[in-house]
Amino acid sequence: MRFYGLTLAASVAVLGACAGGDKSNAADTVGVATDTAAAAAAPAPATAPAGAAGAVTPAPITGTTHEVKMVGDAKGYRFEPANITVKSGDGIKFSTISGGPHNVAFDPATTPADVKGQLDANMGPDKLGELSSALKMNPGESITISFGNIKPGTYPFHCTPHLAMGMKGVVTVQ
Ligand SMILES: [Cu+2]
Repeated sequence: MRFYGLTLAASVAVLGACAGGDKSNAADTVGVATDTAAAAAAPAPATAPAGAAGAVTPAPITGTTHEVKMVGDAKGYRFEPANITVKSGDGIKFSTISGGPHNVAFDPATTPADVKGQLDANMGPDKLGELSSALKMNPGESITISFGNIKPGTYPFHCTPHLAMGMKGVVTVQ
């Protein structure tokens, strides 16, 4: 009864910020003017593209931000409302009311492949893992997820710590 099916994939979110342009040796130009062979070593391309390969840019909320409460009390653990319909571009603010920690997690196995990357990017910082938001412990703490650039569909979600207690919901994106 007290079994928490909590698999904390202790994921370290490595935000690859590779800053390149270190030009500290500008004063050390020795000026070796060898005009023999074309010994000019090809300069390494120091311009890293803004969006590294594989990284998806979060899509902002451009519409309405809806509210869903995350509750745990004598009646059980639940999202209120558990079923919510939004438009692509809307957002949902999931707020802890009681009974935390809670989070919002979509199942990578059932989330369409062409939605995963964008939805994962839209779920905010400190995620537990792919499509699994940060935990929110205290009343007043919240997670806001953007459904910007998310195609219409039905997206089941759950709270990772309380999945076994049936804390689940469905977002329908129109
Ligand atoms: Cu929960």
